Amino acid sequence: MSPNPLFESLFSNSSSTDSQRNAESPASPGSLVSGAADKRWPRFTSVFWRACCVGCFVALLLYPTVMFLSEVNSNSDIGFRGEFGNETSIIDAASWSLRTSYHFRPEKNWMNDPNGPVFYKGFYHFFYQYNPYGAAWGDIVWGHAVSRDMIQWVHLDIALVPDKWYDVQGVWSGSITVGDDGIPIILYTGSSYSAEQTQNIAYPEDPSDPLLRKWVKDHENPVLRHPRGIDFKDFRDPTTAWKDADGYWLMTVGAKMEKTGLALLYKSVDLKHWELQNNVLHAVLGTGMWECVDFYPVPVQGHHGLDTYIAAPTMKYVLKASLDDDKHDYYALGSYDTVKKTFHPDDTARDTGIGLRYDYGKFYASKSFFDPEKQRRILWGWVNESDSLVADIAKGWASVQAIPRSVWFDSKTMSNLIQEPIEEVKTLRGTRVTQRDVKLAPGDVVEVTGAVGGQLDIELVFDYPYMTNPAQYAQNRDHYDCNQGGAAYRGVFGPFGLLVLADEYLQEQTAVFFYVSYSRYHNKWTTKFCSDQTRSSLWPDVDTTVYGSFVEVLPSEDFLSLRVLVDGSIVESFAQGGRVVITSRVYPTIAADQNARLYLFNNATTAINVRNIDAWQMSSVPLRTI
Ligand code: DQQ
Repeated sequence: MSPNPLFESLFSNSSSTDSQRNAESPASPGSLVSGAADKRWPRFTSVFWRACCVGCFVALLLYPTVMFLSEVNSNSDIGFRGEFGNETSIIDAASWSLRTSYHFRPEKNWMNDPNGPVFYKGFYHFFYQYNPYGAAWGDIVWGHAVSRDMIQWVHLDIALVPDKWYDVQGVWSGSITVGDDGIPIILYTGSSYSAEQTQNIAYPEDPSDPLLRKWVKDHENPVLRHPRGIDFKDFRDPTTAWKDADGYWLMTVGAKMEKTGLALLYKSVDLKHWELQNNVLHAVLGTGMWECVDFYPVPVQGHHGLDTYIAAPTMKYVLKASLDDDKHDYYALGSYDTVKKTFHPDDTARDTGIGLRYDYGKFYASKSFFDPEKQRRILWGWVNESDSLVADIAKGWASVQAIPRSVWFDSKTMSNLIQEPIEEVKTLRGTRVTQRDVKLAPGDVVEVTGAVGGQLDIELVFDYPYMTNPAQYAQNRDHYDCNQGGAAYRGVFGPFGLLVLADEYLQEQTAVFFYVSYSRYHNKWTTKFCSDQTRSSLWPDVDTTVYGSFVEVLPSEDFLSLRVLVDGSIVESFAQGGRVVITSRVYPTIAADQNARLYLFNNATTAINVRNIDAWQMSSVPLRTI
C-alpha cells in the first residue's frame, strides 16, 4: 500500500497549537427588514431597536455575575430563575412553552452530541453528551435512554462518567460497534487530566440486559493515543468500525494537520488493539478540525439502509465531517476503494467540508446508525440554542436533538442525500386541518384556520410558479440571496411559503419559504429555500440569521414541496422531499402554545397556487425515567 503523501508528514514534527472550541461560533448578524409593500408585514421601528440595545446592555452587565453564580452553583439543580429582573421574567414566562415536547431531550441541563445510537435486543439505545450539573457545556458524561420507536423514550442512569485519568475532564463523543459476538462495544474519546484526547473502550457489564444499564471501562484504556504529528487536542470522536473484506475491523478518528481536516484510519482484529494505517481514509485541505466523522454506505436505488459491513459496487459511500471551524455538518458522496482503504468523492468541488451540508440551519455533530429492525439508516443531530448563555442558565436547559431522520441516496438527482423524519413521528399526529387549491394573490397572508398551537407537523405542496408572461422574465432576472431581505423582499416568483409560530397580529413569525429566480450564474431558473428568523421573537438577545440554500427542482417536477415540524422553539423544514433541510431555533414570547398560529403567505408580485396543505397538531411525549 503506497503511503498517502499527506499522511507521511504525520511523522514529521509539525503540530498544531489550536485548542478545541466547544462554544458555537458567534452567530452572523441578521438583518431586520421592512420593505414589503403590504401593510400586513409588520415594520420594526426604533422601539424595537431601543429594546435590543437595552437588552444587550443588560445582558452584558449581568454576564460576569451569571458566570460567577454558575461556577459557585455548578452542582445545584436549581437554575437562576427570577434573579435577573426583566430579561429573566421574559424567560420565566416563555421558557416552558419554548421547551420542545416531542423532540428528544433530557429533563434539564445541557446536552450536545448524539453518541453511539444502536438497536439491541428490541430497544433503540441513544446516548448523548450531557452535563448533569448545569445548562452550559462542561463535566461531560454519556447520558442514556431507550425506546421502542425512537419517539417515546425512557431515561436511564448515566452510562459513562469521567472517573479515570484518561477521561477525567470529560467522556466525549464516540460510537458503538456490534462485535462478532453480537455484543455492543463503545469507542469514545476521553479528555485526560492534561486535556490529552485519548480513545477508549467500554463494554456492557451484563450483555443479557436489553437495557444495557451498566458499562465497564476496559482496564487497558486508553487503547489509542494521538499519533506523532497530530496535536494532543486534535484527535477525537471514533466512528463505528466496519469489517473489511480481509476480515479486519477498520475505523476512523477525526483529526487535523495545520488547516487540513482528516480521518485517520485504524485497523484491529478484536476492536481493542488498534493499529494506525499509513494512509488516511480521506483529507481535505483548509477544512480544519474534523469532529464526529461518520462513514457509511447507501444503496444507489431504494430507500433502505445498509450496514457498514456491506461492500458492493452498486452503492455509494457517505463521508461526513463536523467542521469545528464553522460548526456545520458537511458530507460528500463518493466511492470507497476497498483495496487502498480510501474514500474518493464523486465531485471534488463538493468534497467533505466544502460542499453539501446535511442541514443549512442549526445541526451539528451528527451520527448515523443502521437500524436492522427496519433496514434503514437513521441520522441523529444536535441542535444547539440560538439564545444567550445567560438565557440558557436561566431556563435551566439547553439543546435538543433533531427528530431522527431516515437517510437515503437521491436516485433522481444522483447528487445528494434525501432526509425524512422517521415514519414513527406520524404516531404523534392528532387533529388535522386540510386545505386544497388555495390561490394566494400577491401580498396575501392567509391563516390556516384551526392549525393552532406550538406543536405541528405540516405538509404542503405548491404549484411550481411558471413564467406565463415574457415580461416577467426580464423583471425576475435577479439573483436572490435568502439573507438579503428575507421574507420581506418582493420578487416576481417569491418569497412564498409558511409563517409558523406566528401570533394573530404577526408581531412574531418565522417564515419558511421558497424564492424562484433566474440565475445568470447558472443560466437557468433556480429555487432558493429559506428560513427567516428576523421576526421570530420580540426577545432581543437571539440569533436573527436568515438561513438558506439552493434546492434542486428537476424539470419533471412541476411542484415545490415542504414538510415542517414545529415544536416549541424548533422549526425543522424539509424541502422538495428532503433534498434540503433547514433547522431553526426560535423563541416566541407571544406566539407560543395556544397563541401560535399558522399562515400561508405570498410576498411575490405573482399569484401562487397551493395544491394542498395538511397540518396536524402533535402530541407531547412525556419525560419518563427509571
Ligand atoms: N463535542 C464533544 C467532542 C466533539 C464535540 C465534546 C463536537 O468529542 O468533538 O462534548 O461537538
